Amino acid sequence: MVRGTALLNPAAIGRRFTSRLHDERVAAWLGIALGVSFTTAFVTGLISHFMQHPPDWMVWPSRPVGLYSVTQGLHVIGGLATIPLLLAKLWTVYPKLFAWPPFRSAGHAAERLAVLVLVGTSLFQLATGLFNIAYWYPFPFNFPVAHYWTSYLLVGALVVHVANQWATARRTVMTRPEDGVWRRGFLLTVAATSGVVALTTVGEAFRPLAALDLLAPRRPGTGPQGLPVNKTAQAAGVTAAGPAWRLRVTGRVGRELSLSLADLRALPQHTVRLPISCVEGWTAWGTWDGVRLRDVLRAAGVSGGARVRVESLERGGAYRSSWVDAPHWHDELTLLALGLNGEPLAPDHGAPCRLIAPNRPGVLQTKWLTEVVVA
Ligand SMILES: Nc1nc2c(c(=O)[nH]1)N[C@H]1C(S)=C(S)[C@@H](COP(=O)(O)O)O[C@H]1N2
Ligand SMILES: [Mo]
Repeated sequence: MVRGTALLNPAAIGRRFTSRLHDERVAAWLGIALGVSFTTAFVTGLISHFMQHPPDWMVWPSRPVGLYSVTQGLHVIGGLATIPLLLAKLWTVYPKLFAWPPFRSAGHAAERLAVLVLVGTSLFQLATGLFNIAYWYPFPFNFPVAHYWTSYLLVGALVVHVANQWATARRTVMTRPEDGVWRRGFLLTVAATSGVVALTTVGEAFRPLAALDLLAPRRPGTGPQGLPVNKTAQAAGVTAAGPAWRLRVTGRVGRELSLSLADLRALPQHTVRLPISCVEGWTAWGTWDGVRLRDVLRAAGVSGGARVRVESLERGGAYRSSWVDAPHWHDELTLLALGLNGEPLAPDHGAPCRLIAPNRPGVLQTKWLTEVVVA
């Protein structure tokens, strides 16, 4: 009978369409978490961008060896773990997003515009990032370019939004509510969901947790010679290089070289343990053997701070060549690799010769080398 009465009460009917979780405290805590995760994604994203496209004055160190696997792992796995946070935040605040009238003053209009841009760009960044690591490109634009430029829009809107909300959020999280149980339960559920996403993907970058790597699209340890392959030799249009294969060393050299596989094998051989860290977030470690790039460059009379470009047999494709700056080619770990995990390189890993260098995005670990050009 009590329930029946309540059902006829207009105020109670109104309440059925609301939840006590659409409240400022939940929004504030989720906002803080999102602020931290988007800032982390922005910084690690800039690192990845500028490692791949350094301005002239910028030189990246070649150590620590696995630094890029950490920054890019944070970027991708942190981004995935942000998805539940963003969905929860949007659900929490959606009654406000559709509040009427749309604005009450010029200042309020500017505030809401920032929120609109923030919501749009956040959804865009997380969706395109997710599609990219799933190798699904349903959009008509270039992913890295759009993802890069949108990040500035997002951060701009985030700064405005934080400035607008700072005082409210601070007041909200500093006071103790009387009925905190619901909120705490909701926030813990959201945090646990993020945690599960992170735990089931982090194994693709962090080997000790590889067994938990259930959600990530790539698993280190699978593929020829124990390493995953995105671009096969066939897809790159590279056919097995025959006995006529040569590695040429050209450009601003003391003397040009044209080295056969036997010539390379006759040089001092070294074995290094280095990771391939793809921009997509996965990292796979291998034991590589081959010749130090610096030994070959010294034999060609190159020294000092020269910049070097390595070129692939692959005809087209964005990753057919890459720059190797002085700290990288001087590093004793940087090899012209001929072997992987105790065998000659498999065709899909860049046979007969590929670059492998420390602290470098996977896209710059060029496969199927044919030429080293000194700039
Ligand atoms: N020539 C050439 N080298 C290349 C690529 C490529 O497409 N062409 N892909 C790069 C990328 S994106 C990564 S992550 C590493 C490892 O890629 P794989 O998984 O295709 O071997 O090789 C790099 N070297
Ligand atoms: Mo990659």
